[in-house]
Amino acid sequence: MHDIQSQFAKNIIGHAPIQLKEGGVAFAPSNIALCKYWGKRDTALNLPINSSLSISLGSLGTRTELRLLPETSDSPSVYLNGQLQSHDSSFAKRIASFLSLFPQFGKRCFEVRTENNIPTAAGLASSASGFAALVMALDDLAGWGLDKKKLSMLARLGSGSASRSVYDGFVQWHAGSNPDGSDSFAEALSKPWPEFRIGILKISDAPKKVGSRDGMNRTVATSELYKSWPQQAAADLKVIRAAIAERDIQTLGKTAERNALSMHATMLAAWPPLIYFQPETIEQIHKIQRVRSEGLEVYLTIDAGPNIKLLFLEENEAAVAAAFPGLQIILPFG
Ligand code: 2P0
Repeated sequence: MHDIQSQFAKNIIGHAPIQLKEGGVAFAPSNIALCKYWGKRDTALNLPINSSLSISLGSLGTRTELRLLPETSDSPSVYLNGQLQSHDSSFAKRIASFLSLFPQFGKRCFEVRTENNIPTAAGLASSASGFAALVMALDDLAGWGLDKKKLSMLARLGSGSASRSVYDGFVQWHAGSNPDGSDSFAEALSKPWPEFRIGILKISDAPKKVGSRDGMNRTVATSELYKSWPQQAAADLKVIRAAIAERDIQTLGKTAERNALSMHATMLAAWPPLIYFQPETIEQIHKIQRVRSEGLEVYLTIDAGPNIKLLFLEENEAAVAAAFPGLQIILPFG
């Protein structure tokens, strides 16, 4: 697996010159999928079964600074929000494993300083912005000057959703069909939609029992309902793309909500069943349906966890904030 990924990275970088600097730095936004990525066709190259579409969260995300230290070492020194992480922590191990895909730096020791400004309590501190920022900081340090398409393909090796976090705004990750992964990359879509809002409805920040990676692999392997997912996701993606182009919140909201709940349906039909909802998640879903039936234009999406993200427009911001006290409102376009 490591060799396959390393070879892929080498092909992407190609003959880009190395103009090594002392350090590199980059920021990448977190993102929320409106049409979800769920299921892999290749685990080594991290290739998805279906294309997905997301919205990046503007100034909320990860800033990563890299330095090459004079000494040699097998493992990097990794700081998360100022705290040195143990080499044995899963966080440091994932970064070490990713950096080891690039043998051109030899045994030089990396210092990695990564800061998340996403409140971890909101359940949003995902690997997406983390791997996107890491790849972009590496590109800065090495002076490769790779374009965004190539950066998204490298970020994909770290985490699928990271491929979308190298861009702002609405982003599509094309699943591609080539076994070598050469046509699986993300690209930015359309113009900004400044009135678009996301609300984070925090239910719980307890660590989940089954992570996304294991959850999607289990769903693909055991869920009968998963068979219909690729077709549904492809249809939803088309509708969502058109709704964004037409600034049609109703179509976008309905389709994104149904897409998220369909993904959860495939998980519920897995064995053992994957139930990411907490009792309060269900309570809030009912509440969203109720306020919507009373005329408030608000929709939801949920990832592989209990927290809910609300989708709405600026014109309803005050009403949504009043209906959901404590809601964290995000302006993806600043
Ligand atoms: C998404 N999720 O599209 C979907 C919806 C969770 C639910 O992408 O194995 O951390 O690293 O490729 O990207 C989370 O999965 O998984 C995810 P890997 P990743 O946002």
